[in-house]
Amino acid sequence: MVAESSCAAQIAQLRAQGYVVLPRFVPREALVELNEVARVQLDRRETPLEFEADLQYPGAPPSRSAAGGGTVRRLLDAYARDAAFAAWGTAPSVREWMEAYFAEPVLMSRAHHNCLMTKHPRYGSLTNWHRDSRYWSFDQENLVSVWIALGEESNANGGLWFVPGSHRMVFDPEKFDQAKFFRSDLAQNNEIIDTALSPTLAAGDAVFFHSNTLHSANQNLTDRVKFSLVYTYHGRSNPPKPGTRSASKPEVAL
Ligand SMILES: O=C(O)CCC(=O)C(=O)O
Repeated sequence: MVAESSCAAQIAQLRAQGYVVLPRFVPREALVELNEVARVQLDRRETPLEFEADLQYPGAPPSRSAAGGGTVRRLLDAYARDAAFAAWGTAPSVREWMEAYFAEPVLMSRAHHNCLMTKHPRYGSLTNWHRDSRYWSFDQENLVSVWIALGEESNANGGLWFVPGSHRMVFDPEKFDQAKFFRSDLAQNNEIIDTALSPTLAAGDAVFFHSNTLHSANQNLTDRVKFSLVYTYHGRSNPPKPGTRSASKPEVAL
C-alpha cells in the first residue's frame, strides 16, 4: 500500500514537473525475478520483438542483415509474456497511485508501451525528444507511464532525460518534425531542451511520467544491456478513440 502523504506529494510533483521518481518502487526479491525473466526471454529471443534496425533511430544498424541487425529494442506485450511482468502492470501500488491521480477507475493500455525496453551497448539507438502522446489517440492527452528500472539507469547507459514542466507547454506544430520529434535545430526549442534533467535510477526505482512530457534518451555507452519495464495508464472517462491503434488491443482494468 502506498502511504497517502507520499502518494499525494508524488502526484503533486508529477502535475508540476511532468515526471516523478519513486525510489525503491519494486522490492528486491521481485526485482531479482523480473531480471531473471527478462534475461531468459531476451536470450531465447521470445517473440513478439521489435528490432533497432526496424525503427532506424540514430545509431541503429542500417538493416536486420547488417552487423548488429538482430539487436532487440523492445520485448513487446510484456503483460502477456510472464506472470511476473503482468503482476507489476497491475500491482496494487500502481492501481492505488493511478486512482489517486486520475480520481476514477483506471485502465492499462496494451497498445502503448506494455513492453520490456532493452538498450544494448553499441547497437542500441538514441531516442530524440518527443512526447509519447504524439501517436496516441485519446480525447484527452492525459495518460501516465510507469517506467521501472530493472538495473541502474543514468545517462551513461541511455537513461531518460525529461524537460520539467513540458507536459503543460503549448507548442506550434512546426516545433516538431514530420516524425513528430521536437526539433533540435530551432533555437527556441534548444532553450527548452537545455533545461532537461536526467534522473539517475537505482535498480527497482520507477519514474512515472505524463504522456505530454518531452523526453529523450542517449545511447548505452556501457558494456551491459539496460532493461526497463514500461506500462501506460489512463482514467476510465478517457478511453482510446475507436478505430485507432490506441484502441487496437483490449485494455486491462486495474
Ligand atoms: O530508451 C529510450 O531510448 C527512450 C524510449 C522512449 O522514450 C519511448 O519509447 O517513448
